[in-house]
Amino acid sequence: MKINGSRLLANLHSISKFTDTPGEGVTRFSYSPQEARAREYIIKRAEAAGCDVKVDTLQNIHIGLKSNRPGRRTVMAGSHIDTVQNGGWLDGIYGVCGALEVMETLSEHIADASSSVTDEGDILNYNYQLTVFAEEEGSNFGSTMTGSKFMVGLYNEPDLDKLMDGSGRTLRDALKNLDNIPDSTECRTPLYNRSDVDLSQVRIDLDNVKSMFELHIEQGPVLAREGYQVGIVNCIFGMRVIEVTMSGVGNHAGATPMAERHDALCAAAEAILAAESLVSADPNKRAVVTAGHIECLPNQSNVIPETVKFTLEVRDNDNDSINTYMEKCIQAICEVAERRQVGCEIREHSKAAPFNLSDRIIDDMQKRADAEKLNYKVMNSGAVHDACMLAYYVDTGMIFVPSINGRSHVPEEDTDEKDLVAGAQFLMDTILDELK
Ligand code: HGY
Ligand code: MN
Ligand code: MN
Repeated sequence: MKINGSRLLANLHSISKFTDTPGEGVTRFSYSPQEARAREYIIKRAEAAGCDVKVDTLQNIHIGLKSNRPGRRTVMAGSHIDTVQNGGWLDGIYGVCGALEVMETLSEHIADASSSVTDEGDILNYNYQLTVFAEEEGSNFGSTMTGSKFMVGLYNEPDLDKLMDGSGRTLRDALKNLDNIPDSTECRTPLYNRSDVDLSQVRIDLDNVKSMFELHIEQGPVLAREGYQVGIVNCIFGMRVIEVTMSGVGNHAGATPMAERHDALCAAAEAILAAESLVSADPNKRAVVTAGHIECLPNQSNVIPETVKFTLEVRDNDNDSINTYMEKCIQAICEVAERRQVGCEIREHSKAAPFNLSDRIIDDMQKRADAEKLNYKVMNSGAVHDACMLAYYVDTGMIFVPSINGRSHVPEEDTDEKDLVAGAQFLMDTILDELK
């Protein structure tokens, strides 16, 4: 069953225009007007294909094939449409458009809602559902995979008020004010009770899910560097994130002798470099550490920084290694604070354990890729994905395509069109096998 590659590419290019930073990458945070436009684009296409569309209170979108029927287990595919600040045009949205292309192709090959036989004679024994997971990047509230964590019950009612952005807006506030999205007439009247944030219909019946697939760009250098067309993911890295606040003594930048300073930014810089050299010493050359977010107060050139807050995240495919390196980093941070006589407060921010994906699905995918003579590599994912949340409960598989120069989460993020189409075709073939 062949997908329509030009339709896939046209959808990707159309949705890439929904950005708050045109010309400087894609910025499309969950619950923003731009994301509302992307959602509406996807929902309109799904409805045109005769699909059933449900939007839950977290704004996860569930799209069902027209021939889905109650009582049959479901094969899910999906990803996210939100991005990081000035991110790329493919992260997340490629998996959503790939799963949408599968949906549209299947719809074309099934006569109507009553039939489960395609015009190519394939009998579909399972339902097919496309899911768009909300707030995967955590760009609003700092926690990745938020929509999927609520769907599987890792997040619950208290988290609606715990998750807060820099302005003090909670996730609950954001969800209750969606109506204020400007020109929201374009946006879907969500198919749920608007009076409050009702989590009751967010949890999915995981027993009813046979398997889940996520198509994604690799976001790293491996496939492009080694010349592979497709990656079959065997393990998704875990991560542990802490938030460090270092409190020094603010003072005049000119009149304060160097020996009398307690500069919070110099302390943070030394602590971050200590973490970098600790994790870079990993003999497996696999663990990674990043201090991606930093706030410096009062952030003025002629004032010695008084307070610095930064995040530190450690990732690896082994949970013990994550914790060992994070504990070593915490020890180093405390040692720097002590020696420089600055205050130091460390808060656990979030974590997700690494997860090995389903051997059954990896084997099936390898057999399929061998049959199609695809040039593929079985590999880890250094990025986390919503698939990881589902993988705890259902057979889950991930397909990667190469990222040019290994770049992602930046405007330069890109993948050759032929690889984008090949990856989506492999998803189509994999899902069709799974539906039989
Ligand atoms: O951070 C990640 O790995 C993902 O892009 N949210
Ligand atoms: Mn992603
Ligand atoms: Mn991402």
